[in-house]
Amino acid sequence: MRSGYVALVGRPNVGKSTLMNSLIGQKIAITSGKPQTTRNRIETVYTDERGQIIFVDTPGIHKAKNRLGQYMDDVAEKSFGDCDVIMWIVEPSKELGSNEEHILELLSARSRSCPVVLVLNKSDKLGSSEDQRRALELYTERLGPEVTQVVSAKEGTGLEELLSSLFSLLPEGPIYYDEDVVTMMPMRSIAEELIREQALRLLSDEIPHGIAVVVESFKEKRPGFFVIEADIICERESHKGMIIGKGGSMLKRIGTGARLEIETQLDARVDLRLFVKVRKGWRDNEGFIRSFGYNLKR
Ligand SMILES: Nc1nc2c(ncn2[C@@H]2O[C@H](COP(=O)(O)OP(=O)(O)OP(=O)(O)O)[C@@H](O)[C@H]2O)c(=O)[nH]1
Ligand SMILES: [Mg+2]
Repeated sequence: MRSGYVALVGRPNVGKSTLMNSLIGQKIAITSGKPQTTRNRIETVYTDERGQIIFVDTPGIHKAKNRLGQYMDDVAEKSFGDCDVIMWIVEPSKELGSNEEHILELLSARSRSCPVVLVLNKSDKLGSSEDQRRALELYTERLGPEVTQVVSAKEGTGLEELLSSLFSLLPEGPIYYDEDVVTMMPMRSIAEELIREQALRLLSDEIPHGIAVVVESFKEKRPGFFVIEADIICERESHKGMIIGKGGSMLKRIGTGARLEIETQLDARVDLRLFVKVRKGWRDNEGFIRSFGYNLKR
C-alpha cells in the first residue's frame, strides 16, 4: 500500500478544484470561471486497491491586494511544506506570467525533497500534439519535474495515468481514513462554500470577491429535512442592493441554486434562509477575516 498527501498548487483559475473533484469523482470543492474562488485548504480522500491519496486543494497563488489575499497565498504556500508530492497545475499559455515565476521560485526551493508533478490541464483547448508539446516545454525548460501529465479535468482525460504516477511517487504507508471517507470538511463549511459559489457564478465581477458566507444555524428539523440560516456578507451598501436584486430576485436565484446543491450533498430536503449584511472593508480587517472562517494563525 502507498499513501500520502498530494497538494494541488498553481495560479488562480487553472482548474485545480475542478481537477481535484474529477480525481475523486465527486464535487466537494467549489469552482467558477472567476479567479480566486478557493480561499481555504480543502482536503479530500481518494482510496483504491493501490492505497490512499489525500488531495489538498489550495487557493490560487497571486499578487495579493488585501489581507484576505495574503491569507490565501499563505495557505497555498504552507501546503508546499507539508505534502509528499506537489502537483503544479498549469493551463496552455504562450508565456509565463509573474505568478508562474513566483511559483517556480517556491518549487525550486522545495523540489529537492519533494517530487513535483507538472499537470497541463485544459488539454481540450489544445489542437495538435505539437501544441501540447510547446505548451509543456514552456514549463519543463525551467523546472525539471519528476513527471509531466496532460489532462482535461472537464472531459476526464489523462486522469487514470495521473493517478498511477501519483501512487508511484508516494511512500509506502497505511490507509489513514476509512474507504468511504471523501472529505473531513464539515457540512456547514460545504454549505457556506456552495452558497458562495452561486454568488460567484451569478454576480458581476467586483462583488463576489468581497463576499463571505457564514452559516449561523444548521438544524435537522425532522429526518430528511434541514433548515439552514446563513449570512451573505459584503463590503458595501451598494453591493447589498445588487446581491438582493430587484424585488429580491437575485437573492432568490442564489438561494435556489445553492439549495439544490446542498440538497444533493445532504441527500435531504433543505429550507435555506439567506440574509445579506454589510461589513465595510472586511477583507482588510483581521478580526472579520478570522470570524468568517479564514484563520490567519493556521
Ligand atoms: N476547458 C476547460 N475548462 C476547465 C477545465 N478544468 C477547469 N476548467 C474551467 O476553469 C475555470 C476555473 O476552474 P477552477 O477549478 O475553479 O480553478 P482553480 O484553479 O481552482 O481556481 P482558484 O480556486 O481561483 O485558484 C472554471 O470555469 C472551470 O470550469 C478543463 O479541463 N477544460
Ligand atoms: Mg479552486
